Amino acid sequence: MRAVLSIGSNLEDRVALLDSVFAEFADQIVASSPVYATPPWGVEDQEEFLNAVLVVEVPETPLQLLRRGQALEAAAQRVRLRHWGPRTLDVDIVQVEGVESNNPELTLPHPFAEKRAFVLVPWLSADPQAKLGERPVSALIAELDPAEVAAVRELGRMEDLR
Ligand code: A4P
Ligand code: MG
Repeated sequence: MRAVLSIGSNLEDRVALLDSVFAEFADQIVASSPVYATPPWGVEDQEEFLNAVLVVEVPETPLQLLRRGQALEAAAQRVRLRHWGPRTLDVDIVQVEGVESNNPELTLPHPFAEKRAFVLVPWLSADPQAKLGERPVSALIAELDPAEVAAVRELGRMEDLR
């Protein structure tokens, strides 16, 4: 199945932590965005994030893919202190092609994706044709606050930041 992953980090060695996800999916990455520096969204009194989006083609089920992402979060010694708060590594499944789910353990598409410049801008860069459900990601970006979109700043490709 084809899935879109949004990865983020705002603690410790952020590039290396994001790179652990690139490494895990190395042979299964169909497309990837550059790494972006993004202002914290939702809970604003925390450090800047690095974010990226990976489009992957994997043999697992959606729940198995969630577990794979959670294993990477655990390897990053992620501690859950605060909802939307600081984290070493977050691996969110933004969308699985053709799958919708209201399960709180795995909600698909990810509930806030359409409101988040830190997800949509990297996603569009990885896949200019990207659609969230029926809607082009480019159209969703056009509906966001332009200042929020502009604040998502491209740092470079992972291979150049390592
Ligand atoms: N879960 C449900 N659906 C999904 C899904 N599609 N993908 C469940 C991944 N997980 C999903 O998440 C809580 C639960 O969501 C998990 O147990 C999983 O079963 P969590 O990662 O443990 O913690 P959380 O912080 O409470 O929620 P979550 O959903 O990770 O937070 P968000 O919504 O991802 O927001 N600002 C910037 N600039 N960049 C960021 O990356 N990230 C957040 C976190 C806030 N602000 C940010 C960023
Ligand atoms: Mg998460």
